[in-house]
Amino acid sequence: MSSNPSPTLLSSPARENNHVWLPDDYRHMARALALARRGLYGADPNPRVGCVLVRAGETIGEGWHVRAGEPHAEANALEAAGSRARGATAYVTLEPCCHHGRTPPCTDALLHSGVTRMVAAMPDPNPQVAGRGLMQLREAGMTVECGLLEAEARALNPGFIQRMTQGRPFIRVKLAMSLDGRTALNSGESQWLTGEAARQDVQRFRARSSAILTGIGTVLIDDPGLNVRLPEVTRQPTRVILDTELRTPPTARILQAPGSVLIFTAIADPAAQAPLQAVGAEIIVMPRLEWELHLREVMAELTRRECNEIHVECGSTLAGALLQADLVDELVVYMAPLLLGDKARGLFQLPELARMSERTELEILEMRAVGRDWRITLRKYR
Ligand code: AOF
Ligand code: ZN
Repeated sequence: MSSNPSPTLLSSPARENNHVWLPDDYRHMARALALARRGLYGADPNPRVGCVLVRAGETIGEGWHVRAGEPHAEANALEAAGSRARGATAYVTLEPCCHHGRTPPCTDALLHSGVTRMVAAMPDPNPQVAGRGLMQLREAGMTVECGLLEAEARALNPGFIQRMTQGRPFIRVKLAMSLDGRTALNSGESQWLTGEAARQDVQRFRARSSAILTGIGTVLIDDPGLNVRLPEVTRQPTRVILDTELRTPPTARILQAPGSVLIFTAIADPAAQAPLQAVGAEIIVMPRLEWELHLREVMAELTRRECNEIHVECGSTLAGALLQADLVDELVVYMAPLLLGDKARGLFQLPELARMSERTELEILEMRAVGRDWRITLRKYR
């Protein structure tokens, strides 16, 4: 029992995933999660991972995965700890890898360093690892535990986990609307509904994504750059345009900003493609599904390109098509205190419903003020 007279949540051992964890275990794993978050904008296409090494209650090394191709979280923490790692406990937000990827296996590094206990928040969903990392360490005599703060660890890497387990990226659709649920005037004009704080907030969603996706309607009407303009961010997500008839003007701002651009189209004519290729765009020809591109095929191609999180900024046509194809994992809606009236456009273009039972039900995950606007985070009700 704890000697604390007024026990708090963590003052006595707690049970999570059928395991009893000590308050110190929570504290060190929470620190590892905070370190992992430092890889939010840079680790892509790898997961964000953090590691803390502790010996006799003292933190002797910390690390996180900064960038794909560079050392993993465990390797960085071991480097910081040096010979003090002997007999230590490693807290890692993801099961250590046991395969040779761009870098050598972390299981080997942990064993060679003399770490005797390893606590992971969650298994690595990568089929090349998938429990084998934990097994190898256990077989080599290490004390191995898994499942501490697992929900928090999963929330850090929704895209990586979904790509590894379901073979498709995590798709987040960002929309802005007036209080009366309108996203643009009837003319298509939509700039700007939200204030400066909300637009800065959107920059952070862009920065954490592997790709930023939009439709040709938005390119023609708003001409957005869709790049990341945050001083601390160097990686530019790939910008993706869904452009069935290949109408993107070679002068569009989305083609000028730094970073690579992919255009999905149904037009295979090389003469139509050449002006866009000349300004650096890569063209991918995709089959049509009725009158639009086959959205699941587009996502399959983005999965092949190791895209974890897709950030979508688009108009009501593409938003409606994604919703109907069941390709929206998360909705981020900014609500501005404005009225556009009932002649303006709604958020989603969807077929008219005959009865209430056909409606799409969502659940609100979070709601918060961002400057003078409100941000509502939702997902489909399951
Ligand atoms: C860890 N610690 O910090 C990360 C892990 O190509 P590589 O060598 O970088 O390997 C990438 C894979 O390693 C990735 O798909 C995932 O399974 C795992 N990521 N593992 O032990 C880390 N980032
Ligand atoms: Zn590793």
